[in-house]
Amino acid sequence: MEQRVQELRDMVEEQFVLPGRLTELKPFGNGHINDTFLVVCETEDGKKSRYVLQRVNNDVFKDMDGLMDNVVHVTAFLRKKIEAAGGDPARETLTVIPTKQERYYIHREDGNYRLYTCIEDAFCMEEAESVEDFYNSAVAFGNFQRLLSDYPASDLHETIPDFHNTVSRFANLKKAVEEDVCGRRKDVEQEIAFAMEREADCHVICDALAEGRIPLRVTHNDTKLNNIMMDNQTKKGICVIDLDTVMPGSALYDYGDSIRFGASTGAEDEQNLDLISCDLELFEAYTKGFIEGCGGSLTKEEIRLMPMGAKLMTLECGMRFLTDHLEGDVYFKIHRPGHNLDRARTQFKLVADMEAKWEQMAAIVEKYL
Ligand code: GN1
Ligand code: MG
Repeated sequence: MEQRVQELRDMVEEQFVLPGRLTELKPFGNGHINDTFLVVCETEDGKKSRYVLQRVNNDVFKDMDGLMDNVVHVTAFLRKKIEAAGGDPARETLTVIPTKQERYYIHREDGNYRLYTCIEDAFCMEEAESVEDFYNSAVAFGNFQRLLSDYPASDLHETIPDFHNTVSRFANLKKAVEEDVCGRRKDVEQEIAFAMEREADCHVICDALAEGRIPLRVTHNDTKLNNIMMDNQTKKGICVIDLDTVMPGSALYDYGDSIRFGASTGAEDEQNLDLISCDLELFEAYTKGFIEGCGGSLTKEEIRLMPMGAKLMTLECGMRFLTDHLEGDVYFKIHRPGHNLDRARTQFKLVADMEAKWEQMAAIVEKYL
């Protein structure tokens, strides 16, 4: 690690024009795909500025030009809207720092590096600390959706094709089960069966999109609670981060992924499944906030399908974790043996709990129809 940090310090100093001297570079955040570092610079008169350096995983994100093109254009679009509304674009959207060669990333053998300014006086949460915090995050993700509602979706690069295509995620799991490259299948038959029994469900959103019953929108596609910065004072969600998966998709993906992560009573990798359930108070708060944030743009059919969005994004994520466990943990970072299996189990437990609470979830959503 020491050596890597030194190499990264040298790279940052060589490639970027930053104010003052680089005084600190250290690991930051805990995404499952990219590596993130905090960079601090200090001028002679003691003024500090902070940046976020990221190594974008090039096994996952193969089209870095397309990815950065999306990020640069989407943030420029958001910046204009934020300015027009009298907001502060430096805090309300990401700002990419170009290199001395005016490029938006640095290509190295171990991955592609890019630098953002750090959003000051803000933090991100791993778990909702209060119902209100979760509601605030919903408004922010809904706002993001609304602000991008007139962005030309066809200009976006599809950075990961079929990212939330639950049907193809199901097919990937089936293939991983058949190939069983690590010989782990025999220990996870119960989890495999859980997913296989739900094959028909996997089609619901894909079919609704394909048949034009719900619209294709510009979506974030990774709306975990920790992908939003909350203001230290007001605790309101101010900036949506992690824009690597912004692509055309369904609003139900964004809504559902937030419920999956944030309305769970336990962590995504909790080993004690008794601690995992879908908290209906959080579910309702998020539903209300997201619909409000979207500012009336969601259609009746989208709202009606919200419980299904929550269930399918959870099932899909569980299938992705289980697939990765069967394939030998090649996609998501793991921090202990069986980590992806633990993650898959929490997701499936949540799905089962949502199914048990289906009527209540539908009744909550109905209030907003
Ligand atoms: C990954 O990078 P991170 O941790 O924000 C993943 C999401 C999953 C999530 C599960 C590009 O997000 O799709 O839902 O882990 N991102 C990618 O926690 O695959
Ligand atoms: Mg993230």
